[in-house]
Amino acid sequence: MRRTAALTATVAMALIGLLSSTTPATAQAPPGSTRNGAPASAPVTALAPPDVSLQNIKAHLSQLQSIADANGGTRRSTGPGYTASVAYVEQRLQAAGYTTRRVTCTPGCTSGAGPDLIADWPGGDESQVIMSGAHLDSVSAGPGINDNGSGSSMLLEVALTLAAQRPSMSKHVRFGWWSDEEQGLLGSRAYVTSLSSADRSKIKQYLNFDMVGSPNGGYFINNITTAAAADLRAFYTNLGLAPEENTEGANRSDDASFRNAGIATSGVAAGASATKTSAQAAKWGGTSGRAYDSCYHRSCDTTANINDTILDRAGDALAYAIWTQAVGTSTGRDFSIGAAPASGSVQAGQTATTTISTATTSGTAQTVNLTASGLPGGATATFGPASVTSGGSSTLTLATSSSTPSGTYAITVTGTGETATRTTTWTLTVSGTSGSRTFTNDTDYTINDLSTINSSVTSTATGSAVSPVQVRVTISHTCAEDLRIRLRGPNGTYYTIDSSGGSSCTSYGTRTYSVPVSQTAAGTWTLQVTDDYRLDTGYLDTWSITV
Ligand code: DTR
Ligand code: ZN
Ligand code: ZN
Repeated sequence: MRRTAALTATVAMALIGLLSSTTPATAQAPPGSTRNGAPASAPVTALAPPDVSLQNIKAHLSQLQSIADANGGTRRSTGPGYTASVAYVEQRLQAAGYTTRRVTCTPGCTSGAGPDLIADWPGGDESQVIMSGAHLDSVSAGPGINDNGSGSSMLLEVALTLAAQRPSMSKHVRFGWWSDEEQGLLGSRAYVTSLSSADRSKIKQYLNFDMVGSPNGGYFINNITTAAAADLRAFYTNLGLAPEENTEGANRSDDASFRNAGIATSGVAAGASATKTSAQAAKWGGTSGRAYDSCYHRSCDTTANINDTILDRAGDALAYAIWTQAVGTSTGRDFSIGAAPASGSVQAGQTATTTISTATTSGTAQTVNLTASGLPGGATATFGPASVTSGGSSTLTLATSSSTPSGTYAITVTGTGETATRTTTWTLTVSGTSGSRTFTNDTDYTINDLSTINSSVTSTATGSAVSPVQVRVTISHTCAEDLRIRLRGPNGTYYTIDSSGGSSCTSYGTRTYSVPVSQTAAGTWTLQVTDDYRLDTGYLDTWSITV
């Protein structure tokens, strides 16, 4: 909820008082100016971190709920509900001027888990990275709105608020949305492992947000007595909320992956299945003797399972920490660059387009010259126009020829400005002529209780399978939750594309899956469907795969 004007002023003044009394000298204003470099006569409210809109956070939560609803009621890391969640967050960030990248969830992740999503706000000292993160996956049992749509949506809105404000940055700010947390903090571990030790040591702090809207929640902070927690703690203390150590969640979320790599960590949580004490109910409200979140890991973890006030405060707490630590001394002029859409597909011989947009992120606008590299063979790129003033956009047209090989290409678009060079990636999948890489098996297979059926196709497509392969399955069955579906590739690898389990039944219908693979396209691809539970039966109607 947006605070009232009177309350905003009160909080801003209280925080300014807090800044001058408790933060290190380096964070204080030099004499005669405010921290962001404006003249001292500027209104003091320029110091205050912005209010992060609860309404906008809840709009993101509704989107995640809709995504789960459209994908079997879950956003599990290995399913289409997760990939769609990544696409939603990614699209919003790119539109706001973030540099985003997807980091493959390997090694050590669950087979078929989708990528982590990383977003960098251009600017600030890149040798000092202030990072925050939230896991974007849910358990298979439900849509995961408090766990962890709450942290994911709050993080997204803080990022969008930073982009909207475009303050001068002293340190570099990065955000991460993690895959496969629910299977053991696997996505964040894969990201930390993927960094060189030089890049890892640039991350000065990581703040985690997991379950920040628990309906009967409290105010918990990870490693509350450490320096990494100081700003979050100050924010809640200033509101009179007496936050406590997050003992319930210790080592159970993605901050552990960073701490294990020697990075200072903290974060905020409102609690999971543990019980609220009477002392906590007395100081925070809510009901003692009841779980912080009685829908933890259940199908009832929906948009109804959120405490607005607690969620709102978590967003404002992170904004306070980021503004205190990373907003300040100007680093001069800078710009960002992005591609929308960030990915596309084209048949060999045809053309594809995307819009390259730029934004001034610091100081005044500058001239940016655009070039593209990493093009597929036989393809040419043209920009219209080839040069823009930051804030402007250009259409990138890629013309392929009939000789362009099939495959997925990461095309790097480089913007060479006057004070900086920034890049973005456009991922383009080139396929052969229509239909030649799609194979279908239309034969019906009866699915009996507690048994398995296999349906195969023989692919004659050449080269590597274009990852992720697209699988479309039509099954007549009254309880999709009975079914476990696996895909077997020509080299014998199995990919679990749908898991059984759940507390209620939905009919299966037609579902599509994007399955990351790494093998050749030619050979036998087999769909294996296992009915793990009694009562409901049905049949596999048809399935197809595009490799
Ligand atoms: N990472 C959480 C696990 C968790 C369990 N208890 C707490 C308390 C506060 C935050 C998180 C947690 C999960 O995703 O299930
Ligand atoms: Zn969680
Ligand atoms: Zn969980």
